[in-house]
Amino acid sequence: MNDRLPILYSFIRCPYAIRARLALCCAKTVYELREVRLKDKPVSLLEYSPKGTVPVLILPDRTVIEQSLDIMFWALEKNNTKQNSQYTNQPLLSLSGKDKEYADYLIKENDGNFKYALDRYKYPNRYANDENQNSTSLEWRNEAEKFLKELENQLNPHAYLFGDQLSYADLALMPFVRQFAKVDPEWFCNSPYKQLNNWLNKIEQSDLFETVIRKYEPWKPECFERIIIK
Ligand SMILES: N[C@@H](CCC(=O)N[C@@H](CS)C(=O)NCC(=O)O)C(=O)O
Repeated sequence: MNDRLPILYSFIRCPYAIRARLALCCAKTVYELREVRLKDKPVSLLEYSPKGTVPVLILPDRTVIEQSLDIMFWALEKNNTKQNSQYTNQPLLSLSGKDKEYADYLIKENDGNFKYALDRYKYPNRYANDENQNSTSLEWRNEAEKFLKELENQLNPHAYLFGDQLSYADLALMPFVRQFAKVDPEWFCNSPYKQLNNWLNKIEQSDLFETVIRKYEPWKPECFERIIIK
């Protein structure tokens, strides 16, 4: 029976993979997890998805979903009626109209300008030779703060981005804000972004997040024991 489960190639700390695992967990999708070392990717992952990034979800009919947002939408649309409760106390808020438009804009901004600045804030040496080599890590932090301000405004006065219920936008964005916060936790904690701090802490301390951030050994094709996430 397990042969018919979706398979997720994932990496524990990858924010794209975390957003996919959050959605799969919220949608109560049962799947096989294959934890990947990015420096030693399994051949089967590259066969399914030659672009070589995670997350990648393989459906039982061998359809390959190789973008984190598509994995989220697949999970949440397919299992909308089952969503709950066990982790979030209530179903995910479903967004429409202007809210949906704004959520999609925030996700696009996150995956574009914010991620670009975040990478350079976090790994200044890695990007020393790129076209913006004159900018320092702190300048990139300032750049990234534009997005944080937007999130802070949007959160005010709610617990989550679109009210008092989690939505897919919270799940999609949280792993990236978490990554930003972890570069300099003290700075983030003392920053003016109080609502954002509360939001991040609330999600990070939830059973939902605790479930998706559990550590597993890297998957090996020769190992018969599979990790089934329920
Ligand atoms: N657009 C992709 C981006 C995924 C991505 O860039 N993942 C990184 C890990 S966080 C990766 O796999 N990088 C390949 C590597 O480092 O070799 C998505 O949304 O799934």
